[in-house]
Amino acid sequence: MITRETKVGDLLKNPIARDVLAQMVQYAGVKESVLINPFTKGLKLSAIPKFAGKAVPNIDSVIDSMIDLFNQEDGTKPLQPSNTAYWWKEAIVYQIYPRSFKDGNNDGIGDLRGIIEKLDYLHELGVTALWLSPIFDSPNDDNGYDVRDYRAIMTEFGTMKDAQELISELHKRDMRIILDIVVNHTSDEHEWFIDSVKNPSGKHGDYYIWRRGKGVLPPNNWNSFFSGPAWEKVDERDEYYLHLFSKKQPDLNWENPAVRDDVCGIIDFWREKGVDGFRLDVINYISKTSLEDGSELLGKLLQFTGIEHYFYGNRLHEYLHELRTRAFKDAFTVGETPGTGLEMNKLLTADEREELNTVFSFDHLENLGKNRFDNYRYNLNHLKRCFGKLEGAYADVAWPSIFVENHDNPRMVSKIDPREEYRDFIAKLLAVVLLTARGTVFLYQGQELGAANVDFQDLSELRDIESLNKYESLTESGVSSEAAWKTVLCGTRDHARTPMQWTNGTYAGFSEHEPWIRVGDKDNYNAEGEMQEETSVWHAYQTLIALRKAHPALVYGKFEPVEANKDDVFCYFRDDGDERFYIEINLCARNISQPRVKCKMELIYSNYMAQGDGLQPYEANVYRIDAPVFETV
Ligand code: ISL
Ligand code: CA
Repeated sequence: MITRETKVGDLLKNPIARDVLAQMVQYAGVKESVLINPFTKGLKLSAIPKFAGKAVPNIDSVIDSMIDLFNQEDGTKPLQPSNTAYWWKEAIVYQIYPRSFKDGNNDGIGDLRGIIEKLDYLHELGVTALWLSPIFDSPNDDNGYDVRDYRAIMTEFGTMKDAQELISELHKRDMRIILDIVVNHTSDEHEWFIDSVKNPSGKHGDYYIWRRGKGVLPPNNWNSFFSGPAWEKVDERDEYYLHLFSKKQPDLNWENPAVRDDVCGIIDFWREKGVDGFRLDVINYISKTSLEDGSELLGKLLQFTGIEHYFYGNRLHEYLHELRTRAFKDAFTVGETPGTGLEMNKLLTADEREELNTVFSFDHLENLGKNRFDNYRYNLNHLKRCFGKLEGAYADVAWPSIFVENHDNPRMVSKIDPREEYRDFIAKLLAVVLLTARGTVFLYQGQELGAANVDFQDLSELRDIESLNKYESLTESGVSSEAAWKTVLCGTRDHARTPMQWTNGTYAGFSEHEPWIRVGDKDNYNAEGEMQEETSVWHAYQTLIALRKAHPALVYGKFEPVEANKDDVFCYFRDDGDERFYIEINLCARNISQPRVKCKMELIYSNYMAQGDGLQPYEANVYRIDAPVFETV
């Protein structure tokens, strides 16, 4: 049991405390090693405010709520290492944002027939599984992440028959399908919600999180991720409902066993249709047993008030274990879990715990102290540190998910270095990092082409509710429209949501009709052109995917970093006892020298035509090692 009298040294035995302390020192801008120096280890929790007070004002107020969080996991047994082979560990998953991938019927909106048309393209690239962002019936307030009917296909995307054809065409090609299930919330147009509003004492009355307001104020001070308070008043019930995302995305009440039964029913329904796996939207947010006010201090640090009450809720593990045993069974699961730390993730995914197979951790997407809406150049040393942690000891007990792009983030090449002359090199460097990593690889549509951010001109070109709300709330709070636009432009999720560029023709070959969102900027990075050009980003992906598939060492092998503390280089071995590879990457735009590794090596991939003495800007090389013995000099 952790109390205010517990010493930091003992606190570190608790997995959640380890994660939270690590996050706190990072925010405070101090090195993590501060936690293990003898002085800090001897500090009692109650003494922390005295020492951390300057860096983290008001920390005292946070300590009590943290103690409750830590005690959830006090006394958990150490987890067993596991290296069992599963198809999903070897998978090269390709994420499709269906609205923007390919328009099969030329109405300007991507659809299932469009995806079916492109299966041979994906097969040729070498991907082995598709993850489709939600394809269910939805009013599209958040492009399908607001589901109206989990058992029907969105009309614009096609029919159930198309979905079944897609599943069987994938299976014919020995490819798997992963659906995106959004069950933290539904659409406010879902029949459960409509009934919940009308019949508070009926079957669905308690399907959502309803509370009385505090006078004229909402039930608590939590914020929505899409700006404004997380509560909306409904006069009919004279109550507020909780919505962590938009007003049209009410949060389900997982405390109600009938909600969990219904979720299991939905999963069964899709399992029976042959779906192989599920990506679970914000799945770590489902357990909300405390609706107390969020700490103002944490709210400022994390940008959203209230998160500490639900990002790792009391009954999260229980619910996930229930879903696994009742519904998922052997279907693959990847949880989207914003904000959880590595120790929590181990508890969510270790084989023996029977919860999820793997989770997306987001720590690597932004440099420390930065967020998606900050305008800055991403430093790749951070990626190296984060992936180094994931692929090392962490992966011995929990299997990582490896990705750098998805539908919620701007393009990584632009973030690292927007200079056109480096675009190819960086895109290929990322391909090397991903495809030689110890974890399941997730690629996002267009990444295989080296897609870059879009030069949006004004708000009228954006579609995303997050961007539109953010702009409005910034300008309402007094920020000039110019500054608000700059902020939104920098982080808008629409950068990744413009149509896939198939050709350099009209509408990039996506459709013959004007698309629902404008096409990205015209450049030479399109599928048709790149498939013909041997040195293209596309070919780099194809080559590296084939390499990974041919060599299990690149999937399961141990990850052994070389000179991990040296900045600007990322060098490591992958070794499964049968085969050994060496990867050598320059993380910056300067020529640099690399660690000298003394062993016989054969270069099997490089993003440069010719090697020099040191490493050229963003150079990335993969070597096979013949002699099993090596030493670094
Ligand atoms: O908004 C965030 C904080 O900036 C994110 O961490 C957020 O929690 C995360 O992006 C959740 O994303 C998922 O759920 C959303 C949906 O809009 C996204 O597209 C989806 O990936 C709501 O369903
Ligand atoms: Ca269409």
